[in-house]
Amino acid sequence: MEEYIWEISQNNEERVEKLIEEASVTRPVALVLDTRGIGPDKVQDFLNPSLDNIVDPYLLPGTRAASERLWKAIHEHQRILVHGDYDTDGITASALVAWVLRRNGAQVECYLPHRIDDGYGLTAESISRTNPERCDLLLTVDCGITSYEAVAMAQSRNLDLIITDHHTPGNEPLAAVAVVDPKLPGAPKEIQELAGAGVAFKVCQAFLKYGREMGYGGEDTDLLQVLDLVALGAVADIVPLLHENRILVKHGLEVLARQHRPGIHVLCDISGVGENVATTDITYRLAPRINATGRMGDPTDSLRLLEADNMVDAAELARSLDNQNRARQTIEEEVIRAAEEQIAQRCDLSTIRSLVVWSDNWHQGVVGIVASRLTWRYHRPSVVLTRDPSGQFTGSARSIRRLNLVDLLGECGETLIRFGGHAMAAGLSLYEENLPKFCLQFDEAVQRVLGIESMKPQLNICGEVVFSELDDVFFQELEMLEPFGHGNPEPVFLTRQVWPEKRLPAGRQHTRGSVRDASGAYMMFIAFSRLPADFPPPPWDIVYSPHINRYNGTNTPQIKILDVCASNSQSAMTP
Ligand SMILES: [Mn+2]
Repeated sequence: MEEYIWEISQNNEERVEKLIEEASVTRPVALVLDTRGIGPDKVQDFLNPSLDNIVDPYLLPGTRAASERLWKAIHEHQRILVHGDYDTDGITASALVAWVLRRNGAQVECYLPHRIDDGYGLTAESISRTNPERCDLLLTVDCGITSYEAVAMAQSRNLDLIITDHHTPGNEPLAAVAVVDPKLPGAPKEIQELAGAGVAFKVCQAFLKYGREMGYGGEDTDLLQVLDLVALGAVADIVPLLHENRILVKHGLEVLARQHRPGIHVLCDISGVGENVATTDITYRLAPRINATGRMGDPTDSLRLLEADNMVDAAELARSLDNQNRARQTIEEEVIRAAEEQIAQRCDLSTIRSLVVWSDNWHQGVVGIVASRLTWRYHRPSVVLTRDPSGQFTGSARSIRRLNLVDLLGECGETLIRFGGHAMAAGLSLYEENLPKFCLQFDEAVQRVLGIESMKPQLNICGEVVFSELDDVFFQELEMLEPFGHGNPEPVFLTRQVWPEKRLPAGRQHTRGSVRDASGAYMMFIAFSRLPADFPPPPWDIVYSPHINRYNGTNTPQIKILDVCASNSQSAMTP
């Protein structure tokens, strides 16, 4: 059984009272809202995310200049090359801008880099491969914001560039016709965390607005139709589902559920996604298949699937994605097995606080997922490396909460050839002879920040409630807190002193039943990966997330027990 750290949100009673009175929500939902930092004046907008509230696209710096240049390309019959990336966000962003531009008369081709041949994002090599006959303007989506070399190369070839990206910019300005990145100074807070597809959406929104203002056109392009692509990109890229992301994803899921794109229709079929699409369907079913092509090498089929205009082509492409996804899974399982063998042989988990594993021949397309899985399984930062064609070791690192990888890798700078990325996910390269030294330095860097007690998973609890507070009104409000995902996880509550009334095995590994607390109310429960015999002697303190169990046409309120301990026991204390 996993041992969890219970982290109970330090809610301010006064703020919670204010939410209950002024926003008239139930106390459990007030606890959730306060935990998310939402005050009474913001509650209505949060519970009813409206497209009327998305920000003016011109407020995102660079979008006007980009729009002007794009319309010029249309008027002068110039060819536009959209340069995306090989993951779901980069692919959906490419499909999105290509669709909007073509609908307005542009000649557009898309280019997606090959993970193994080209490497990540916009590179000088990919610019040097563009055919000047076939490209007058290059528009990046989801990449390019730190591609100084590539931008210089484009300049030397007199190729106009529009960079649109959502990654963290460097310090020097980029020499492009327009640069759009919400992480550059000046973008409103609501859109700073957009994914690449979200930025592409804002650029298209500006492009259509500019076209209408100038009388160029754009009136008959319905941007709502591309919200499915925005939702796919945002959820796959794990951006926080707050602010404008929340609005776009909420409505994007509805567009996705309508399956108006043949490719989405067959992809949903082949991956078992029904008529209600949740963020978890993107995370576990749709995005892995769209990502599979890029992981195995060439992402083109995924883009062709999103752009397919008939069911026959779409069905064939969806099968290709599904097959590549299966191949990816097989490779991933082999690498995981080998990595775990290395860990068993070489790592003393009671003393080290990080994992570094490597091999000469692991597939580059899966090292990132393997690092994620190791981090998840062992609750410590993990680095997975494989030998690249130049003979160096290159790979991915994944982190756990509060540990910024870019800082950690910075402390190991002398053993690395290069590194970069985000706080939770990064890439790195080093020479073979530096491997032992890097392992030591990296672990020392982690040790300075994290105690061994942090090597446990954490449950973030919104507050303590009694069952009588989880009434019908609460469950209605709970639904309005969706979509859940990064930045807005499913609410988790704590209830103390509950007594089991029923406890039955569910399948081979789980338990279902009912519990009652001091308020006299009872709740049906399900506890995954916990057998009836695994529960401590009652009464219990339980940590759980409530939801509506929809089964055979009946909707029953239920709680999903995430952790349980005997009331008043030591482990019930927050550290
Ligand atoms: Mn992205």
